[in-house]
Amino acid sequence: MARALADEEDALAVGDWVLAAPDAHGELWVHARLDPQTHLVRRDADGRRHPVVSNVDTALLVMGLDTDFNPRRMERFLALVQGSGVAPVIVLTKADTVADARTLFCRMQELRERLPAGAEIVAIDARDAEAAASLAHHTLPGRTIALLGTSGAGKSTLTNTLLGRTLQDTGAVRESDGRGQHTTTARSLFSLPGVPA
Ligand SMILES: Nc1nc2c(ncn2[C@@H]2O[C@H](COP(=O)(O)OP(=O)(O)O)[C@@H](O)[C@H]2O)c(=O)[nH]1
Ligand SMILES: [Mg+2]
Repeated sequence: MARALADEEDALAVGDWVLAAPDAHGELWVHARLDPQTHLVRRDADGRRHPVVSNVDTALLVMGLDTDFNPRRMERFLALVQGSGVAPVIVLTKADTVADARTLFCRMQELRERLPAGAEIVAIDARDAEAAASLAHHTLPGRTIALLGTSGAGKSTLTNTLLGRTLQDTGAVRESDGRGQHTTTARSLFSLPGVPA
């Protein structure tokens, strides 16, 4: 079934709900996918569809306040989420690296000018437990959030902070250009502590 869906450019995504049944050896086989309530799809330049994630309530669009900062790129991430029923939240990491409050304010303003009015923007140090507190209104029981952003933005760091333990590898950004090194290229789903699965 996974192959048939992939051929239709409708491959299974992380977060999909499926019906599965065990075979004679007790191995689970997927028989059907439930229609996702929300679904994010990325399109290639040539129009090919790439499913990103299904059934999330909120997308944290993660961008660093270091050399990763790029309002136009954030516009593209927002476009990916728009119309999907997934609520976007812009999460600016590496707030601790910004020299002063004025610089932070200017960056937030620069971003606001490009975004729909009322878009939620949070600036955090993704390594600090305070970051989990700033996002607590999104990590409620029964809710699913996705973290999207370029390599090096701080997704794995924030995931570990939200989880309260180190489950995702993080990678230092290259000094030469501040780019990430694609430490994690797979997608995965975690259950937060204190929230019933
Ligand atoms: N100072 C600081 N460093 C951060 C922050 N968030 C991430 N980093 C660092 O940025 C690098 C890339 O982070 P990582 O979580 O691996 O990025 P990912 O590719 O989006 O998963 C790592 O060295 C992190 O320690 C932050 O808020 N402040
Ligand atoms: Mg990562």
